[in-house]
Amino acid sequence: MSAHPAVENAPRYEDSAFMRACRGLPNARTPVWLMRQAGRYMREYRAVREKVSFIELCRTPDLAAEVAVTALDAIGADAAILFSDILLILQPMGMDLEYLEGGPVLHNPVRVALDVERLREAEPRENLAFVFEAVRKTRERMNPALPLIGFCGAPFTLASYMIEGGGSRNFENTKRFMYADSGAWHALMEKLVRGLTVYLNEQIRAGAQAVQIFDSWVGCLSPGDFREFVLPHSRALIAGIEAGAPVIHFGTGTAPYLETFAGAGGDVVGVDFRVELADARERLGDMAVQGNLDPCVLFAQAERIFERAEDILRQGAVRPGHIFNLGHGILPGTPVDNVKRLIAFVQEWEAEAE
Ligand code: 1CP
Repeated sequence: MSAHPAVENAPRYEDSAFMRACRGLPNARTPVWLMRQAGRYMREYRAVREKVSFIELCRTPDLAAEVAVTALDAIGADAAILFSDILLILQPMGMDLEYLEGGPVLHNPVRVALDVERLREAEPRENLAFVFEAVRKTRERMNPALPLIGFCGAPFTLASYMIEGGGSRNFENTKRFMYADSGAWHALMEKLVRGLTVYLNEQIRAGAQAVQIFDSWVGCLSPGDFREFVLPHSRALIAGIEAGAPVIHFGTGTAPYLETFAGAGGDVVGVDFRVELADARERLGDMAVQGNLDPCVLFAQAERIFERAEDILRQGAVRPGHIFNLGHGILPGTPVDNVKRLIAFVQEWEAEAE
């Protein structure tokens, strides 16, 4: 892990390409970072995971900071993301969370109104102090010129894990719950939003320069259900975030109702690869946009990666406010060299065009 000496007049990250893009300001080049840039595709990460479980890693601020900073330095991205997981906030609420080979499992899923009533408030300050400590340690150790992104899961994506008891294909339990008892559904979403608002604000206070809200599975909803069951809650969460730190609102499968999704607020909309970036830019007007290379392109040969990246860069550059990213997280098994090639290509691209 690299040590960065304290520099005069730090912090300099306010002038970084990433922060400028979040604010819709013009940049000499397009900033780039990748969702899940620290993870199983990286040898250094797997070495740490041989010694500690995933939950232990998240609960140990020194190790979480090490993993985040190692990934940042190894691939040379323009921002770091906190190393943690969206599901950790569910533990203090009373959910029995376990990470198994096949993915996360919640052993006591929420199925009836009484389950919602029994859930505790998350109380992040008391129960998730290790996350804020990880933010402080990561900020301390990383390049002072670069921003650190804090994050949380969006209320819908978290509720879907709570109700399904893990990942899901059709989200039938989630939707059944939503339709059968909309009062309990809204109570669950409100309880999540109360915890998440404090959680993000505390990450900002601990040193995160921006925050991303991951609504990874929101695309399973019809536009009408999104408007009725999700939008007011995502909007309340975003409205509760302290002014100053840009908010990236990321969702997958949102192309059919991108304008409505963006209506939740925030500074940047994260889009997946199912929408043309030019189309997203057109539909979102002055709002900044993040995305949107298909993570599977990173399994292709270099020429294909560059061709697809350049296409996205061109579409993004029609106006200020594009952050290059994938359309979803890096997959395990992705060749690290391809990740490094992609980042270098994006960072050099505008220089060539000038
Ligand atoms: O070592 C391991 O096996 C654990 C794998 C792993 C990792 C590296 C999990 C379990 N979570 C994480 C870290 C993580 N998760 C980060 C920080 C790392 C980084 O980005 O550099 C972040 C931002 C997340 C966010 C996250 N967790 C999301 C949203 C992003 C997305 O990909 O949509 C979701 C849906 C989760 C749940 C989760 N946690 C872990 C897994 C494998 C999953 C997804 C499971 C599923 O597909 O249902």
